[in-house]
Amino acid sequence: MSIIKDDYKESFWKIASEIEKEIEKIENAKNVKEKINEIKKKIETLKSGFLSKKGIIASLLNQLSKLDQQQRKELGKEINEFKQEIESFVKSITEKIEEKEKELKYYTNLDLSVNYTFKEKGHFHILTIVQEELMNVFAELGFEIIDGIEIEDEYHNFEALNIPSDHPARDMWDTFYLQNGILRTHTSNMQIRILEKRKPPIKAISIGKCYRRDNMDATHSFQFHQLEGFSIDEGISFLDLIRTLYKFVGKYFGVNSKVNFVPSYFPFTEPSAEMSVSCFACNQQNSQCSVCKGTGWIEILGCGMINPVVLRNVGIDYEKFSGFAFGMGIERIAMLKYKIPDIRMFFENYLEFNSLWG
Ligand code: FA5
Repeated sequence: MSIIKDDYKESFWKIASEIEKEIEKIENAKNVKEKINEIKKKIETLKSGFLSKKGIIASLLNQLSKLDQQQRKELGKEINEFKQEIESFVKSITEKIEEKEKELKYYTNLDLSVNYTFKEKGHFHILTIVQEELMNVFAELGFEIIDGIEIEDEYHNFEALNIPSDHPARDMWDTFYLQNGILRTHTSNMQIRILEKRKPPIKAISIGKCYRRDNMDATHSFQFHQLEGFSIDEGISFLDLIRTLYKFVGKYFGVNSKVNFVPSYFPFTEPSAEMSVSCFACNQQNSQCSVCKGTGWIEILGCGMINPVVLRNVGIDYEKFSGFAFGMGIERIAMLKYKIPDIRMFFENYLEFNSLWG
C-alpha cells in the first residue's frame, strides 16, 4: 500500500516539466525579464505546495503516525525519496533560472557605444585622385566624360571592335567569363556602347576597370583601369590624334617629358600606334631596370584612327566621318606621375602607402 497517491507525483512532474520547457524557450519571450519573474514565482509555488510546513510532503508525513511500525518504515522511506527528488529538482531549476537572470543583466547592461574620436580624416585612394586629374585635363581639352560598364558581352568587347571569335588578338585579351557575360578586357567597349546611342560629332572619354588573364609583374595586373578617349567628326586625321596626346602629356607630365610613338596593331584602329613615356625609375640609364625592363620607356597607351569597319558596325557613314581613339592604363600613368615602382602597391592595401596621398 502507498499513501503517496500517483496523482501527487504526476502533478509534480507535469508542473516541473512545464517549467523546464519555459526556461528552454525563454529567449523567445517578448519580455525576458517578466518571463523570468513569472517562472521564479512558479518555482516558489511548486516549492511551497510540496515542501512547506503545510505542503503535501508534510501532510503525508503526518499521516504516518496512524500506521504501524512496519508500514511507517516502508512508507517513510518512500516519502523521503519523493521529497529528495523534489528538492533536487527545485535546486537545479533555481540555478538555471538564476543563470538566465545573470545573462539578462549582463546583456542589458552592455554598453555597445564606443567612445572614440576619429583623429584622422579619410581620403581618396591615389588611383581615384589620378582619375580625377585626368578627367580635368581631358575636360580642358574639350572631351565630355561618360560612365562605362564592366560586365560586358562578347559582341561589344570583341566582335563590334572587329575582333571575331577566331581572331588571334583574342588571345592577348583573354579574360574572366561569367554566367551573364565577361569582364571587359579594355574600355574600348565604350566606343561601341556610346556610338550605338550617339552620332558624330562626338569627343568623349570613359574611365573604368578592366580585367585580363595577364600575369602579375611590376607593370601588369589582372585587374587595372583604363581611360578610353575618342573623337569622331568630318575630317579628323592622325595629326589630330598626335596633337591631342602631346597636349595631354604636356599638361599632365610637363612640357619637357619625353614621348615615343611606335607603330602597332589593333583590329579596331588603322593605322595604330603605341605611346610610351621615358622611364621615371631609371631615367633611361639602367639596362637592368625592372620597371621599364631596360627599354628606357614605359608604354602607357594604344591609339590609332578608328577602323572604318567599327564605324560601319555602329551605323556611322565612314566615308563622311573619321575619328581617332586611344586607351591608356591609369595605373601606368599614376606610376609615372608619382614615381610608384610597382603596380601591385595600388592593390595591396598598405596603409603606409595609401596615406602618402592623404
Ligand atoms: C588596349 O587595351 C586597347 N583597347 C587600347 C586602344 C584604344 C587602342 C583605342 C587603340 C584605340 P592595350 O592592350 O595595349 O590596348 O592596353 C592599353 C594600355 O592599358 C596599355 O598601354 C597599358 O597602359 C594598360 N594595360 C594593358 N594591360 C595592362 C595590365 N595587365 N596591367 C596594367 N595595365 C595594363
